[in-house]
Amino acid sequence: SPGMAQLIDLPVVTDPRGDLTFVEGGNHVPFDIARVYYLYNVPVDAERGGHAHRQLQQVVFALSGSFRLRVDDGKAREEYWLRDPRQGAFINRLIWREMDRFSQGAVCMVLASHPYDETDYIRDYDEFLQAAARARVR
Ligand code: T46
Repeated sequence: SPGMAQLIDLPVVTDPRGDLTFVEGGNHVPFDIARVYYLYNVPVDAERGGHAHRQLQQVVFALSGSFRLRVDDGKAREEYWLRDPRQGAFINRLIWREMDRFSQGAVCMVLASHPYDETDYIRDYDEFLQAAARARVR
């Protein structure tokens, strides 16, 4: 597979004042950005995610520090360690995701294709497997 969470390399502009990275919806990420949220003050033993989305597409970044992202399309699993603020992981709809092993002080920024909508979440793993299987035959 080409990777369940395609890695996106953002531009970086470096000069003696430091590095600058930017992101444009519809250009560097394959959707218009409707929402940005970030996770921080995450205890090192915490686990986040543990669900899939019916429609939502997202790109996940480690703006600072690092964490592990595990993704599952219902057939196979992959894991990524995010640690570079210029590299994001695109997570398509109907991908189960789990995030853990946050380093001390890690900041995870997420760009999302839609506003928050609890009805878009699939929080039951068996229900996710059924939805992913249905999507494969369509
Ligand atoms: C995802 C992973 C990577 C809101 O009210 N608005 C929001 O935009 C978000 C993201 C969450 N919330 C509320 C909903 C819950 O009551 O914040 C609470 C915690 O959310 P959740 O348990 O979904 O957090 P994570 O870190 O497990 O999951 C989040 C995103 O929800 C999810 O889409 O892919 O980050």
